[in-house]
Amino acid sequence: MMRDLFKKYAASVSEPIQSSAVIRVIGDRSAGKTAFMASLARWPNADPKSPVQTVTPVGEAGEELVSKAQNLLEQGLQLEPTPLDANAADVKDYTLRITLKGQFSWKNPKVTIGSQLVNLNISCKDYAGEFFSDLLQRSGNPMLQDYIEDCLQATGIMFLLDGNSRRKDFEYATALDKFLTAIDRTDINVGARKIALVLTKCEQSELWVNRHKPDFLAEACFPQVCKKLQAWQQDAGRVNYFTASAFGMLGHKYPEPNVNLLGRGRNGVAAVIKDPKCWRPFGLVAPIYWLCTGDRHRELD
Ligand SMILES: Nc1nc2c(ncn2[C@@H]2O[C@H](COP(=O)(O)OP(=O)(O)O)[C@@H](O)[C@H]2O)c(=O)[nH]1
Ligand SMILES: [Mg+2]
Repeated sequence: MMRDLFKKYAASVSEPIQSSAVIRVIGDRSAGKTAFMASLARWPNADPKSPVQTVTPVGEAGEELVSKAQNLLEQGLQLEPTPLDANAADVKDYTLRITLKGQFSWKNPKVTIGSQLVNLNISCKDYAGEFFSDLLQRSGNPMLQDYIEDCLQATGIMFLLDGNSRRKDFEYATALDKFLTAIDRTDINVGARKIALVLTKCEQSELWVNRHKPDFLAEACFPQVCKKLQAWQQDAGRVNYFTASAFGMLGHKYPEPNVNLLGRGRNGVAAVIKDPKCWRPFGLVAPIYWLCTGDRHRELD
């Protein structure tokens, strides 16, 4: 009996805790969806103090993301837009495994883990942004129905908004409203669904200064969107707010955005990485942790 107990114990310390989520990334064209995923897969210049130990791509699509990051982002180039012609079933399903160091993991007091690792397994589809704008114009499009149905397979939705596109608040709120209505109409899992609203490109100075206050920032930039989400949260699911940047900051004492701006307008900013050697994104894992576990992670935030 002792031996069995020991075996059980040994198994529980050596095998990482697994926590999985199927996530769909939604958001306007150029919200930063692909850059978010590619930067997460590449995980450049990891901070040794970060609770994240490694990010590992799983399978062919995951590897492809890493090469996108290396061949485009890391060369100071832009990613190509996701083609619109693909069917929902053909959209690349990227799978990544994020391993968190034991001592930081799992804020849930019910689980005591000591030095045990935690794996967050995510599979994530990155749709063409046109799907989202099409919700506004062409709700009869049969491909949109596929898209909605596919989003219903997900346990969590990551809704990315370029923090610099606040002038599109009203349009986003309208599209989101249609999206939520479509989801709720067909949803059997009412109450279980989670939406992480992520403000992207938060290395931009007016966002950066408030990056630790994602709720405040979301409300300030996108009041209409937040109103829709709050109403939805009342009876259909849960919403949390996050800030992130796929490109991050440069320097420590007087940090500046690690970006060369290519343009800034109503749709937000277009940019490339300024100094790829010092490329360190921030905020990418926090929303995924929440979507996987339902808890917020202080160190990741
Ligand atoms: N400043 C900045 N620009 C970004 C960031 N992430 C993406 N971009 C830029 O935003 C534009 C759209 O990014 P992309 O990932 O292709 O957007 P998608 O259409 O949502 O997949 C490109 O110019 C990117 O280089 C970021 O974190 N900061
Ligand atoms: Mg894209």
